[in-house]
Amino acid sequence: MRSTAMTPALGTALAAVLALAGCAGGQPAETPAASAHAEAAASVTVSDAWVKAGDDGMTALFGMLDNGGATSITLSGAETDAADMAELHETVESDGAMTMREKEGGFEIAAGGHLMLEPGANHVMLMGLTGPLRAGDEVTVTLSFSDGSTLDVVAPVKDYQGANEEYDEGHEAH
Ligand SMILES: [Cu+2]
Repeated sequence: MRSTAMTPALGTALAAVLALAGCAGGQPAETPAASAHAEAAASVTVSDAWVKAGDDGMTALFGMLDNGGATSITLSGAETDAADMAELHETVESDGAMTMREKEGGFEIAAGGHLMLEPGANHVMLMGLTGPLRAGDEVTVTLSFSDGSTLDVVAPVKDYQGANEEYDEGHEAH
C-alpha cells in the first residue's frame, strides 16, 4: 500500500521518472491509493513535462497532469527558481486572435480526469527568467494545489518551433 501522504521527495522522484519516461507509453504509472483524505498532490501524476527553451523573458511549462484520486482537485499556483514569477494561464480567442491570460481560480481536475498543458492552450507561464534555459537543462517547478499540498515537477528544457506564431501572439498580448 502506498501511504496517502506522499513525501515531497518521493513526488520529485516520481515526476523525474515520469519526465524521463517521455512518450514511451506502456505501463501506466502506479496510481496512488484513492482516498478522500489524500492530499491533492499525492493524487497527481505528471507525464511528458517540458519547458520551452528561452534566453530571457517568458517561457512556459507544459505536460499532462492526471488526477488518480477519488475527489476533484484544483491546481492553484506554481513557482520555480528559474523565473521571478509563475502563473497558470489559459488561452482564449478574442476578436479572432489567440490571447492568453491568468486562469482565475486555477485549473480544476476531476477525479480520474486530467489537465493537458500544451502550446497554444493551457500552460504554466514562467515570467522573468533568472537565466537562459537551454535544451538539455532541467527545470524544477513546484505546483501547488488548493488544499495547500505541493508537487515538484522536474521538466527537461526543449527547443520548440512548432505553432510559434500563435504562441508568440499570445505573448505579445500579455
Ligand atoms: Cu502565458
